Amino acid sequence: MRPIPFDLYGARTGNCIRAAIAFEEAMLPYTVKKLDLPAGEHRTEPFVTLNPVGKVPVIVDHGGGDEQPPIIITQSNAILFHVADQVPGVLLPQRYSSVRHAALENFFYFLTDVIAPSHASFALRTDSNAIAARRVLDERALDSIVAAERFAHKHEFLNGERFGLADIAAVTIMNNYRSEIPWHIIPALRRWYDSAIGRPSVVRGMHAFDA
Ligand SMILES: N[C@@H](CCC(=O)N[C@@H](CS)C(=O)NCC(=O)O)C(=O)O
Repeated sequence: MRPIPFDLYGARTGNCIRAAIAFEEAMLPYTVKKLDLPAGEHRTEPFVTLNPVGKVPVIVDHGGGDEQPPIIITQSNAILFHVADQVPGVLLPQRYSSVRHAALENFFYFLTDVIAPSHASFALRTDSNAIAARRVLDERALDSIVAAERFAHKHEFLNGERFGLADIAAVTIMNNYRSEIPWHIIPALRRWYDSAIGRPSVVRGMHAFDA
C-alpha cells in the first residue's frame, strides 16, 4: 500500500483546523501529528527543525517519494493553496473565471478583515490593560462578518458553486464568534453557516486534533 504522503503538524487552533478541513474536503488522506502547545512541544526539537519559528500548522509532503526531498510548508494559507493544487477545481474554481475571482476575494476578505483582527484580539488576551483594544478588534471582526452577508446572496457557497477555501476561512472564524454574531440581520449567511458547520469535512476537520 502507498504510504500517506501528507503529515499535518498542529494543535486545536483555527489555523490548524482550516488546514485539516482542506484535506478533508479535498478527500486527501493525511496523518495528524499533534503537538502539545502548552507543554511547548512546538518550540523544541524535532519540530523546530521543520519550522524554526516554532509555529503550527506545518505540513510535510512526502509525495515526491525517495527521489525528491519532502516539501515543508509552514504558513497555514500556503498549506491551503498547496492542498487546493492537488485537486484542481475542487477547493478553488478553475482559472480566469469571475467565480474564481469572487472566491479569492471572499477568502482574503475573511483572512484580513475577520481572522486578522480576531488573532490580534487573541494576542492581547493576557494583557489586562488591553480590554478596550480587544473589544475594538472583536467588534471590527463582527462588523466584517455582518458586511459579508452580501457574499451569501450570489452563489450557494462563498467560494462559488462548490464549497472551498473561502468557506473554510469563513466557517471556522464564524464558529469562534457564533455566540456574538447578530444572526437575525444576516439571514443568508446564517443559512449558509448552518449548512457549512454540519458538513462532514468541517465536522471531521474541527475534531482532527482532538484525540
Ligand atoms: N502566519 C502563521 C501563523 C501561525 C501561528 O500563529 N500559529 C499559532 C497557532 S494558530 C502558534 O503556533 N502559536 C504558538 C506560539 O506562537 O507559541 C500561519 O498562518 O500559519
